[in-house]
Amino acid sequence: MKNMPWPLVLGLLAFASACGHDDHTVGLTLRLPSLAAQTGACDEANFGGTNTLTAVMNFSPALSSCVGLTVDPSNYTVSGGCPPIPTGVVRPLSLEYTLTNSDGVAASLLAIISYVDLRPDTLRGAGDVTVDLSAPTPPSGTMVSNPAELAALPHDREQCASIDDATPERWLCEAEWNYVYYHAQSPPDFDRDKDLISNLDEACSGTLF
Ligand SMILES: [Ca+2]
Repeated sequence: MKNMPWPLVLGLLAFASACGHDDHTVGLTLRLPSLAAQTGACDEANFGGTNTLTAVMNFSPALSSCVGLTVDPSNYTVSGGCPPIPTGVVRPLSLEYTLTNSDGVAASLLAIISYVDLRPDTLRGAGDVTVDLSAPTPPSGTMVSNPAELAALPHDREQCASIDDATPERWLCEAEWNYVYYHAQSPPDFDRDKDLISNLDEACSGTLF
């Protein structure tokens, strides 16, 4: 599964700005993963051609959405812009990849759930903040690409309450819960034809659409 190297992909996506009198601004740099590296055999050409790969990034709680980001299928560089993100707290974030075919049929491929520490003490003296999502594993991040992984996320915030405050484990739990909460009305469907093979795996093998 891990035969393919993780490319180092940088996407300068967003700026964070402080509330109040301090208009200090920091840049956010995000290191993103290869989609192909998430699965075994993958023909990355299937992410291109007549299909369009896009990404949406959300900073919770529903403060900023970076929509319409374009993903270059040859190197997974995400380009686009985000509105300013208020600083001061640890903010959950999610990055969602969608593949759309020439008929406009869209399929959710992968969601990366993580967080960014924008607390004043963390930002003090810092230049740009880098969020490394290139290989998200708990407690830094979670990847979701099939219905079972989605179902395993906390659906009740109380599930996070027993985890110590101000720890990466707590921040990730809150981020996972945020993701579930904000998708409650329209949960992503990671297996559109319900054959127990994820959209991501099917995209890799060219059977998604
Ligand atoms: Ca399927």
